[in-house]
Amino acid sequence: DQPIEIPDRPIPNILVTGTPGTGKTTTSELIAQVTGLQHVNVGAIVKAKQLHEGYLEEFDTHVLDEDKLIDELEDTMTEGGKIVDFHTCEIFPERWFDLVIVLRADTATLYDRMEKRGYNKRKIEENMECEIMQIVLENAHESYEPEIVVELQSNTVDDMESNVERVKQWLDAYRARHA
Ligand code: DAT
Repeated sequence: DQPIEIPDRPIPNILVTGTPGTGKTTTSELIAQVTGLQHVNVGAIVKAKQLHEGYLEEFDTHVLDEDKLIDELEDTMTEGGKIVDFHTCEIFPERWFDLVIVLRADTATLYDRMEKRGYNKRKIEENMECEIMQIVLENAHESYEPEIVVELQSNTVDDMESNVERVKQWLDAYRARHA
């Protein structure tokens, strides 16, 4: 693989990814609050703009139209200063991100969160398997340079606070380098 050219943005873009229920949205919102980065909830955009290309009855799930999604987000991402939250990471252009955070949760914790969310048994099982097999982490490592991929535990409120603090420090260092 050729290393790709990451644009030298004055304010970076951060991707927060992970299995559903690992805490992406909650963590991203907190990061947005403390840092002033703008939270981009990709799942909500896909829903609102109907960026689907079909429906899989067997899996009771819509198929994402990746091209439409990338087109939809391109200008926003080019601006910089975005914190993007989505459960898959390999569909985005590598050049969009300066930091990729993969949130992880213990299986028991994740199970409780998905049950509370009212997911059906099949969906819970699918997501548990995804987390156990470290699918998102593996995809992140395949899709981005190793030095920008960070795996963080997200089981407790303390974990969340420390994750937010870590991102804040990373951002301060980035800003100092680009001042
Ligand atoms: P995601 O966006 O990854 O699907 P979420 O942010 O919606 O996850 O979180 C799912 C639920 O779990 C929500 O009720 C908040 C809670 N939660 C997430 N991360 C947590 C953490 N580190 N400690 C305690 N609760 C957490």
